[in-house]
Amino acid sequence: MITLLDYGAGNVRSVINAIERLDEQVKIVTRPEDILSAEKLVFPGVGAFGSMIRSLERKGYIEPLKSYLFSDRPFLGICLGLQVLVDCSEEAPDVKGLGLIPGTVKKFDIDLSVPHIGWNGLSLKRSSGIFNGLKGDEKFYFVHAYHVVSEDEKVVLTTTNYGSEFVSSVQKGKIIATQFHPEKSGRAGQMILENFLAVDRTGNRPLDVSGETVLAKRIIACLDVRTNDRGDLVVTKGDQYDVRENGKVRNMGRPVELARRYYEEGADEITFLNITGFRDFPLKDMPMLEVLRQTSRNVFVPLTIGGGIRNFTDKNGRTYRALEVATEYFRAGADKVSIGSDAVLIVEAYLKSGQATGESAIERISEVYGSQAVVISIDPRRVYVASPEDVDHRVVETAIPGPNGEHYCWYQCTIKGGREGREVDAVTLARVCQTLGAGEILLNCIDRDGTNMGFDLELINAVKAVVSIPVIASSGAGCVEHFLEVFTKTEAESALAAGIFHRREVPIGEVKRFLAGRVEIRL
Ligand code: 1PR
Repeated sequence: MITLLDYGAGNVRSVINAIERLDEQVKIVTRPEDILSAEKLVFPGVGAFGSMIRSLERKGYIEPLKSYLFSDRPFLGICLGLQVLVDCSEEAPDVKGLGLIPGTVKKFDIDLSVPHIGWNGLSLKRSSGIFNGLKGDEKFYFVHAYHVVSEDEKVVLTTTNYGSEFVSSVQKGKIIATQFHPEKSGRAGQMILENFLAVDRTGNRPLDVSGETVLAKRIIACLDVRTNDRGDLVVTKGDQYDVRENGKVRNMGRPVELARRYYEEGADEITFLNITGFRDFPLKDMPMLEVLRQTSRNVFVPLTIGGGIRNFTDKNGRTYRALEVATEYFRAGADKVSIGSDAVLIVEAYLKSGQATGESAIERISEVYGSQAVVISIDPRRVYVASPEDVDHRVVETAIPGPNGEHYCWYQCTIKGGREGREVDAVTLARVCQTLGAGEILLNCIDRDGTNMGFDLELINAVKAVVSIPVIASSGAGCVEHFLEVFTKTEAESALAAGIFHRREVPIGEVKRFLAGRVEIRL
């Protein structure tokens, strides 16, 4: 029996699913005594350090946790569950950590995108049974802006490189904690969980690796989901956002089955977009929650969900907050939420008033769940202009001239799935969303969507130039070479595709085999 410490933030569903899949039962801590009576305790920490500590204090969990840890009983901490073990964190200087390991938590101070999101390797400093069965070249899923600096070298199990070398796992007696997410790290992560469950039995086989590790470029499969004319929830796919063919919504398959297929084919992440979410309020559209619940039972890579995440007042006058919607999605198994239309309206309001309200969906969700949990999905369309002076927007010089030979364009943001153009450009939108707390940009392009012409590199470079958070390049992938192009001609951290995967024209495995040796990827 595993006891799981859930203090109410983030996606614990995936950890429960990953453990149950190993035929182990999970009991959730509901009272402080449950911590003391645990045989093996798992602490998956998500969100922000300060809100985590305050929540543990409110629930009376701090003392039992200390007592459990200081008596050296089996413990697996994940992400914040590692950071909580040291003395304090730069993220919240007013609160204290548990102090089991002397050290601090510091923000990445590097020249690369922060948060550090994606699959990276481990460089082994000590051997441990927790790595039994691994070859050593596996990659694991990280998502964090802060990292542990340990004053005690002896506890450091592995380090990882991202701009600098940081501690990616520790072990002190029976206490093990990882900065990466084993429950989101595919088969390699499952093996770590299995080793933890069997901790009494495993030996101490060393993992034969050391040396620098490299963050992989991610390949993401995207599933645009909506109800078709018969009322079935289907994955669909548009051409420049038009999902109808001969008047009918294109049906590319069932969401849960397709997500599982892409996981098995090697997708590094899966994104669901409820493309009519702007019409149907998500909390009234429970099928998407069910899709997440079912998917997270068998898919152990990060899941993003988007569509309709916004503050909403129903016809009876009841107001729902975007944070409530996000919470439901995280509880159902999502790791990140993606905000589309609402982000445009938030940025418009910000540009008009010149100040943040603290109440927008972006600010509230990132405050509670951390910026890494908030993706901004941008749906821009090119608007050509004869000269940069013609408009007040961020204009890009383009090598693909417009219909009247124009050499400049700006990227107009749209809402409601491209149905309505707004007066804000994609570059400004990305910059402001980062300021408001977003952790990643999903950069679509309506002109390229479904065309198989390749990604819009000019758009990606223009956005990448103004943000320091990771960017997912999306729309237009038609062949393996397009992925190489986007990773060598732009700084995008990941590339997303839909049509070529759905139609089995270019499977994910083929993309990865082509990229192997050319750019860093997870095989
Ligand atoms: O605005 O917060 O309710 O979110 C709605 C979400 O649904 C947005 O993220 C928006 O991008 C998405 N969406 C709305 N309408 C459509 C549509 O297609 N009619 N899909 C739509 C967007 C674009 C990509 C697509 C890539 C790759 N899909 O995600 O998967 O372009 O396609 P390709 O590889 O086939 O070229 P809100």
